[in-house]
Amino acid sequence: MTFETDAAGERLPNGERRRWWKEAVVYQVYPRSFADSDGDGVGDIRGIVDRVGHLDDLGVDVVWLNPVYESPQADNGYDIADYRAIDEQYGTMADWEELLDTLHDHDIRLIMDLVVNHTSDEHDWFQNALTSRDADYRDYYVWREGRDAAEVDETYDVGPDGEVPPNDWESFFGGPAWAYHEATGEWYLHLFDRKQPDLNWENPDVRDDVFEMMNWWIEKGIDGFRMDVINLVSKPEGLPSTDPEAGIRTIDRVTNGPRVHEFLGEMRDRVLDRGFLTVGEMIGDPLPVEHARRYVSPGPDGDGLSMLFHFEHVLLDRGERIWETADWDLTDLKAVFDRWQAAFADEGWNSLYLNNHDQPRMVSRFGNDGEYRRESAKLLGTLLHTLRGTPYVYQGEELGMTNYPFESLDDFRDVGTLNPVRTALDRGVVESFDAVKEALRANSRDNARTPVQWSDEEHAGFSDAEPWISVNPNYGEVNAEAERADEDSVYHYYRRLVEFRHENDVVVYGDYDPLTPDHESLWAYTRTLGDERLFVVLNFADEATTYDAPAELVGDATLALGNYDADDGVDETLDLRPWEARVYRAR
Ligand code: TEU
Repeated sequence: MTFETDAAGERLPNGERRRWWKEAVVYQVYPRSFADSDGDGVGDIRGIVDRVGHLDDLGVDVVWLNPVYESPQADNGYDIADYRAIDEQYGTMADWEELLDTLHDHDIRLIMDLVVNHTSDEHDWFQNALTSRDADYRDYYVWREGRDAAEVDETYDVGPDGEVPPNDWESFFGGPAWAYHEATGEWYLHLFDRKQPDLNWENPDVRDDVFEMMNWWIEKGIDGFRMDVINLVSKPEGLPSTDPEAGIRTIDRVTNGPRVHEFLGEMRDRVLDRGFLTVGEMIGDPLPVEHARRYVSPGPDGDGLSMLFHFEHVLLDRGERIWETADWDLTDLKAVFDRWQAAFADEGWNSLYLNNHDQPRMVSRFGNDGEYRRESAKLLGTLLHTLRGTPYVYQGEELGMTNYPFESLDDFRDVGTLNPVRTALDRGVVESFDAVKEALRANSRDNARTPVQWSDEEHAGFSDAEPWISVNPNYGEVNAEAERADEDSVYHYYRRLVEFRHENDVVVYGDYDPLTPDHESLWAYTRTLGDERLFVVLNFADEATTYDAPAELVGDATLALGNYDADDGVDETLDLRPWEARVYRAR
């Protein structure tokens, strides 16, 4: 199979450049939870090979594979001990090569997860760095002396020699972002778990090694990268503490650092400039648009990534801590999407996602996972596939999978859930598990990580053995086999959405214009390309809602897609049923 590169894609009527990755639908596979072929309760690469037919039938164009590299699995593979080896639990390099070939045989491309803000503490580089302050690889990581506890305002558990961490940064998984290493008497930075020390990108040898490793994977024939927290790689000079009075938190200090565009430019020149799909995960709350534009601009000052993931829509319902939630409504959600649709209207490109391995299930979060599970899953799918950008479907989303009914702390596996909650319980910041149960049920990353529900057999057909994390008890009703057998299912609707994109340039390239930014339950918009126009209307409510549509849109419109049986004719007053989604071809 050959994939054309597209250094200079054709221009569409609105000036947009044709690119294969704009036309694509990406499917995300979290290997640990996808399918277990060898009966150890953990998903693996052969399990994915066995299920490529499912992806082919769905019609997706690209697989993003979450990390399968050798790893102690402190953060399910985001703690890498060897970038060039496959973890035993997932299989062998030969299995991985077979996966790549099988996907390519089905015209599906493969992008790999690139995790280079940090390594595992079990990586050889870090092991060497621990041997002495002068070790060859010491400077691959970020080491500092501690501060004198007596001179610091914040409260810490005072460490050895009366020291506290070098600055007040907090880990994204709770607690200080620094760990003390007794043998060498310094602290190392870890913005995530203490088993994930941050790499020091200021050191040119680190960049050489990272770029060489990327080229090594490219030589193997992959089609791009998803880049984990890539806007953290440049740390601010002097590593200044936060400034609560000025509203500057750790996340503001560590994102989009002074050399980030220089580093990504170097990556573009030395590794990437070949028509790949590259998507950078950019954390931030919010992510400044001027940085976002540079990350994805193909122009001379741009870093040239295809697209990025921002977090703004998935932070709406979040409090500061994992056990806190926040109120949001549909106008907030629309405002976020409208802002990002506008940000890349002329240059750059959006990714579109409502789920991933770090997020609770969209239907439980933005839809109704009870009475209207099916309708709301389809409505959210319609949104995802008809905004302007490249849609990312996370495993199980196409089946309408829901959040898990967690009952106790023992049900969780995620370090990003357990670390902060255990610390808070120890310190009495949180009274009891029960006091935070509802919020953890809503927020935990483990909601996304329960096994894919393939059938109504034991363990949902995921494995012959007890899985590493429990199967959602609703697998009898929600599973791939049942979905495939029912023409009216979420799965078949997703297939139609993917096909609709492939057959209509206006879905991919059309301009986006919102019609109802202030409406509490309706989201209506148009997509326009030359003389083609789509008109989309979505009812985000358990109740019927009436919409007086602009006359010029509904005049001769025909219904192209919808999640209910078509009703009679099109009239200016649209009566939308609960969670109804309609896509019209307007003229
Ligand atoms: O995620 C970055 C990240 O910031 C999230 O883990 C965030 O803390 C979480 O979504 C809060 O809701 C990436 C990976 O996607 C994640 O799985 C890794 O744990 C993390 O980086 C560290 O590599």
